[in-house]
Amino acid sequence: MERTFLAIKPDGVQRKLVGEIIRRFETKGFTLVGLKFMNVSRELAESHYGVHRERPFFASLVEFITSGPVVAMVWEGDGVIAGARKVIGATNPLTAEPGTIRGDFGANIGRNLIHGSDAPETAQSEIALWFKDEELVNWSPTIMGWIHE
Ligand code: D4T
Repeated sequence: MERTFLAIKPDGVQRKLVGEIIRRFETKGFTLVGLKFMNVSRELAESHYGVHRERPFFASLVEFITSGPVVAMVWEGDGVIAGARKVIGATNPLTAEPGTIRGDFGANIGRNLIHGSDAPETAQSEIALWFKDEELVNWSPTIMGWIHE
């Protein structure tokens, strides 16, 4: 079963959207297997956004993600990596479709509420970066037969 890393960024937390955002992944049918509420160190932020190190917005990204607590999560499900990105919507909330998290709640690319891994390789490396193995819970919801054939 596929897993992805999602993080509600400081704007999502400050705007009290934690419940609303988690609800969308739960009702979609994905399974929560890891969850922690935490402050992000500069070191973790720089590793997480390492691919953007040379981009002009790198410093502001690091500044922002370390500016307040985040909700770090691992979700599981068939096709969850691409599926969660669909629930999240396009990177720029102004062009994200209504019905997506960013489309419904965002208005600026620098405040786009949530991060989601964009491919199997990044999902694997981000899960390993943010979570220890023992922080992940292996379980299968009893309603699974009503979500999957
Ligand atoms: P994240 O990584 O936050 O899930 O966003 P995306 O996967 O959708 O988009 P990304 O990696 O290309 O960008 C990472 C992060 O940088 C911010 N950003 C991006 C920005 O402030 N200005 C920009 O021009 C771009 C491209 C938003 C998300």
